[in-house]
Amino acid sequence: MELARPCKWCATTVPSQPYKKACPLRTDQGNTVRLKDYRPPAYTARQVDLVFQLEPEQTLVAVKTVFERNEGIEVGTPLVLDGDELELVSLKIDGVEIAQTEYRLDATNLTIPNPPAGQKFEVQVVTRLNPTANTKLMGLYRSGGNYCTQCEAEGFRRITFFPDRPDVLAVYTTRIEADKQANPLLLGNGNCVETGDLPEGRHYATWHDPHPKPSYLFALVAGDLDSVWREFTTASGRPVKLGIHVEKGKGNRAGYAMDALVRSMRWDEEVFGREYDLDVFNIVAVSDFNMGAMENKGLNIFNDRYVLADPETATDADYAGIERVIAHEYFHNWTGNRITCRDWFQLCLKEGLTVYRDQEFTADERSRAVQRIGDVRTLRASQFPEDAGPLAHPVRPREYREINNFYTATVYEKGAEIVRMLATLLGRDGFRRGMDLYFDRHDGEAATIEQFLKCFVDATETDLSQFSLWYEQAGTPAVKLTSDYKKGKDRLVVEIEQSVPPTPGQKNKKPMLIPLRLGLVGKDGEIIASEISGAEVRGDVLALSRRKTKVTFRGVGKRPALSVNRGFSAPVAIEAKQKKSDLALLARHDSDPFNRSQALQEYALKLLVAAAKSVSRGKKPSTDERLGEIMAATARDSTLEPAFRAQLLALPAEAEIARVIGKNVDPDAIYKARTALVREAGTAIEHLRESIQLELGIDPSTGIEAGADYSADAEAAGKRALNNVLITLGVMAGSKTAIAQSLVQYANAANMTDRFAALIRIVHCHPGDDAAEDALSRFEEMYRDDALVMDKWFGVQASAPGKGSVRTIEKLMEHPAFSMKNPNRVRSVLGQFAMNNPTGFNAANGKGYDLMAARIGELDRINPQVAARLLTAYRSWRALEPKRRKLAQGALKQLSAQTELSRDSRDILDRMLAG
Ligand code: B3K
Ligand code: ZN
Repeated sequence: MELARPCKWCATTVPSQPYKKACPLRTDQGNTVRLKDYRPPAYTARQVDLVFQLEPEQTLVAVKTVFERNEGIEVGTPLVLDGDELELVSLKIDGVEIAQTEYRLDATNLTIPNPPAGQKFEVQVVTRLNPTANTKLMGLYRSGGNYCTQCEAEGFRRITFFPDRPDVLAVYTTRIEADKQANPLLLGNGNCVETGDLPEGRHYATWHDPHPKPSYLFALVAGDLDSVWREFTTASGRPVKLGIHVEKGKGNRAGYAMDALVRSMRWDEEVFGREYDLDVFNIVAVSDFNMGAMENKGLNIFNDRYVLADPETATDADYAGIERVIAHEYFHNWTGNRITCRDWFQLCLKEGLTVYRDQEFTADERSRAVQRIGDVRTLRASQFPEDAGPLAHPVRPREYREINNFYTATVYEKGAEIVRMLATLLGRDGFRRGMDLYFDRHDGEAATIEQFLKCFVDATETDLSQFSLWYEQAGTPAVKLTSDYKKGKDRLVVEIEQSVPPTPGQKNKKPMLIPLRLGLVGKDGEIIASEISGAEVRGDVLALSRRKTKVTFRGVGKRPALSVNRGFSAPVAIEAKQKKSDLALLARHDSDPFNRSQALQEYALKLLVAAAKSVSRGKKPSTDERLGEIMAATARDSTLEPAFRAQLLALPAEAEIARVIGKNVDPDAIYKARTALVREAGTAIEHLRESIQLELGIDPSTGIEAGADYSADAEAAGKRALNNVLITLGVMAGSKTAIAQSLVQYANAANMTDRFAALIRIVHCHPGDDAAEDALSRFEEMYRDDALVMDKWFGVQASAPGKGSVRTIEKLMEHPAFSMKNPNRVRSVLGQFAMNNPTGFNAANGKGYDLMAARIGELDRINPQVAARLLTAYRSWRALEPKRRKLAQGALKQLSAQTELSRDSRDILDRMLAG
């Protein structure tokens, strides 16, 4: 039977199965994997011995694996190994070469239909790889001439045939052989047990990792790198050698990363009682990397942007990023490596938990309030839109076609919020008892979310069945509050209603357990209610478990302003319809620093949403002096730490305004409305700029710190942040002195933080004018040989708003330093444009959408993972106004018609266009 219509992918008719599965021209025919289909493996690999003979284009990998048939599995059950783009050289079982008739090889598996009947047997596989040609950067590849690997999620199958799933835990021994001169450094997982020379200028090193691990944590590195070493002694007295290895000549930029590593190791001992467990811990920085970093056991591999820093080339934000990512990967040693995930559906078990741990580390090392404000900003900017669009999925997804597409803000950021809620509900001690039990009970295992939660249930005797819905139900819960103050009765009644919006594949949702921290604020400060009734109070939060809850606060002498979701106690969207006067009061006096900043944001958002809607209708936005007054009062309040003040003065981003508007979004109107409000706010505080700069130790004639050495610490960074926010507001307000200060600051900056802040200002506030052109060419001249700094140069142009954006991107892609093969460069141009340039990407003529779709199509052939990630920039296309919506959809459909798309991009496109 033939299909009545031609396949939309190849235009020919194909056999009876639905065309999506059957079309022979589609390369993306990955099946859907479902959580409900999980079965334990038939055979477990217990011991893996690998020998790598590294050659740039012809690497041989010989792997000997001892397999064990698992209990309850019948003799004769086929052994199915995963493989991806591998050349099989030889295959032996128990030392005997097996004939081609005794195994089956297809595009994804090597199957041995009849393995030996004994409980244990040995499989030896030799494969040949070409690391130089590996542009997907998964498996073994080369970066800057060095060899490195990336195996999570499914990269080990690009090295050898193996049961490449996280619940197969084995002890690995790796021998690496390579040319000695080109690769003096040979690193593997675990401890180095042997090294030596070989004939023909080659040498070897053997690494043994005693901790059983899944294949996704395998790693090796070989190359010529600069190494920085330090000794660390664990709390119990075990000496550990720490090594950071970076591109030749850049060893002096690894100091901050090393310092962050030592602080992370100490913190995990003190706060979670977790010690390091090998004799050596290595970190290698490479310049071609698909994401931030990877937690391979004992051998973390990093994108070099999260390792290299010195004051001349890295900004304060870069330093903070290094600290966070170093801590995150190190913390995985326990949450991820010692206890791993049973299957990829449980990804948040390691990622959400580890993000929570790195957030807590930064909060302890820096400022808790500032950290929380930043983390929630990230959540709202990246996770809330995901939850509201076609790519929404539960924190623990139920199915996937391509697991690499599920390393999302939902799994990471919302996953971390769930752990935080657990800590809030159980209290500090209860949470720690649960974590201790988790480490104790599941060390060396591949665990599930159920097992994780059960530890808290057992440790604290709390019922978490309703709480567990946070892992199952996608969508951001909305919490609506209506309050009624009964004067004379001194009583405040608050009605709270929760609802979870429908999301793809999930129409009807159950009510969640929401920990809501509430405060009552009066003109004279906090108001304490003498009694609270109507909802369960756990610790300092209301535990809302029903769709509707009516809470009564008694003994409330005056009508208070309601401070809702303090500290962002739950990842929900609050609808409280607060009066502007209440928000103004909270912005000045809320004792909860997070909600204080939140109130100012809400206040500004109210104005911005109204203004953007007016602009869309061709009207002038109205003005509001009070915002400027609040901002001025905040800016000059020297009792507040500068970093906090800087956060408060940063008005909501265009994407945040778009998210709140929610439908018929017009990015140009948002841009205009925001620019007008920033100008107004800038004008209101311009008179304070110089006096605040003096308070911060900044010389107002230059805009830079007078005579001080650069320090990367949070306090110094906070001062620079506040100074730069003030100059930007001044420039936006058109102040001649601020503009002059900005230019002087750019020319004389003593560090990259100030220089780059000034460059952004010059390029974004006056794109195309002489000062911008001049600043950009001076910058390029100074840093043309430094890839990480050049990423900034590309990025600042790609994110510059304005009509010429599409042309700018085309020009940047013609630059000799642009390469589709380097993910950082791709992100600095295409990523910045699509994710950080709303008016450019959403240009009314649709050219931004077309350009991105075409370029993603090209990139997909080189690096599908990065291509699929860029595609998510379209995730809110349905919220656009009708004209743009149609144009964006057209661009997506055109890309979708490309027959040779990867499974990664196809998965995102299909989900985005569905429905
Ligand atoms: N676990 C890695 C991410 C792997 C991504 C695979 N596509 C980094 C991290 O979260 O620590
Ligand atoms: Zn992680």
